[in-house]
Amino acid sequence: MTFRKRPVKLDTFLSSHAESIIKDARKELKDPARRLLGKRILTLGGIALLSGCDLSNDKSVNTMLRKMSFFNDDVQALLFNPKEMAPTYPESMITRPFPFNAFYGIDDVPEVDAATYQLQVSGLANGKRVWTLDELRALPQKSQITRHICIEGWSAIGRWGGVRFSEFMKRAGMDMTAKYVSLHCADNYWTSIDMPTALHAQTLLTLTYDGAVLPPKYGFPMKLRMPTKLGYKNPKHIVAISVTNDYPGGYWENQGYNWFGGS
Ligand SMILES: Nc1nc2c(c(=O)[nH]1)N[C@H]1C(S)=C(S)[C@@H](COP(=O)(O)O)O[C@H]1N2
Ligand SMILES: [Mo]
Repeated sequence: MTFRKRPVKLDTFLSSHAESIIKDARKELKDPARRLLGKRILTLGGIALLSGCDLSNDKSVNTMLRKMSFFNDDVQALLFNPKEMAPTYPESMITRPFPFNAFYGIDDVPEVDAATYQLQVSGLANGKRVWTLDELRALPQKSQITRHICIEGWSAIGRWGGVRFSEFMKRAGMDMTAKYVSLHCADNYWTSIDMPTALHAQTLLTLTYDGAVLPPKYGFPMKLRMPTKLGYKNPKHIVAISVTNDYPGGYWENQGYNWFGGS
């Protein structure tokens, strides 16, 4: 094999760090990317080739680890089938009470005022404007019973109702050829999703939980519910939605959680 990119500089930095670099890279390259590529590429030369980084200092090692993580996202996105439906469940299987989770305790749940609430749409959209709750409630509503999976090690089945997100996107004139949709919340949480997931038939802008108005702890006035994604990709208390081609990251994603976050 010939190196087309700059060869790895095996200087003192590298020889003393080789083992830990490979270990970190392997950790970063989670399934399914790891499975697809096998273990063979996880040599310093292979890592350098794959990432285009010369690995000669801490900065380039960090860049490499970031790229590995994005590579992971790319592989997951490639394997995502927009037509495949997440399982749905009978009413008898709903978890009661449904768990609460956030990056803070239940006493700090934000109180969003229904009367003054506005949903801001911005970025690559013709319908750049604010939406009121009544306008959202007037759109066609769907309901589904699905499993919510949290990366912290629990899952629960719940029933959410609301507007199909693709329907809302159409009405808001959002550019569906853009790469990302970013979602900002009243508690300053934020996340972002890929366009195929935004357009997935089970992605709902939910306004209700178990047939009643979404309570504050579950994200009043709305939670974007995606049964194809892990819990942290399902934002509560959304106040702004933006369509963009610039990678928006997210609260947990920027702290190392996998961006694609499929379940
Ligand atoms: N605004 C906001 N949305 C959020 C979070 C948060 O802290 N703030 N936490 C996420 C995580 S990690 C999980 S598991 C679910 C929990 O939703 P639940 O309280 O309805 O169970 O919300 C997600 N959405
Ligand atoms: Mo979570």
